[in-house]
Amino acid sequence: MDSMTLTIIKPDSVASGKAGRILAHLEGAGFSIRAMRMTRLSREAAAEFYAEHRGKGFFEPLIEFMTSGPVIVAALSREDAVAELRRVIGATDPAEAELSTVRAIFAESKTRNAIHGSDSDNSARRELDFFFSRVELVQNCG
Ligand code: 3AN
Repeated sequence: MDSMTLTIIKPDSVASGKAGRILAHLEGAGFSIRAMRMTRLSREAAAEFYAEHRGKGFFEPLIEFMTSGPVIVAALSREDAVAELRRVIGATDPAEAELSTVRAIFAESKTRNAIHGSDSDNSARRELDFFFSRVELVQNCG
C-alpha cells in the first residue's frame, strides 16, 4: 500500500535551476506528487522544522542556508515512501552518496545538499502536518 513522505527541494537546487530535474528524478523513481508549494522559510519556521538539531554545530549554518532563498515543499507517495525516498536521495554528505542518487548528482556539500526527505514514518507525519493541511492531502489522493 502507498504511504506518504515529505521532501524539500532546498534553496541551492531552486536557485541553480535544478528543481525541475530533481522532481523529474523523483517521479522517475516512482513517486507521485500529492501536494506541492514554493515558499520562503522564516527563521522561526526553519528552527521549528529542524528543532531536533538545535544545539548542534551545524544548526546555525543549516538555518541560515534553509532561509537563504525559496524552497519547494512537496508531499510524495509511493510504496514504502519514507525508506525509498531516503534511498533515492542518498547520504547526507554528497561525497558519500551512492552514484545516481539525487545528492550524488545535484548536491554540493553536507549543508548545501539539494534535498530533504523525512527520516522516519513519525517524522513524515510531523513534517507533512507542518506544511500541508489534512484536507489538501486527502483531496489530492482521491
Ligand atoms: P538528512 O537530510 O540526510 O536526513 P539530517 O536530517 O540528519 O540529514 O540533517 C539535516 C540537515 O542538516 C542535513 N540535510 C544537512 O543539510 C545538515 N547536516 C546534517 N549533518 C551535518 C553535518 N555534520 N555538517 C553539516 N551539515 C549537516
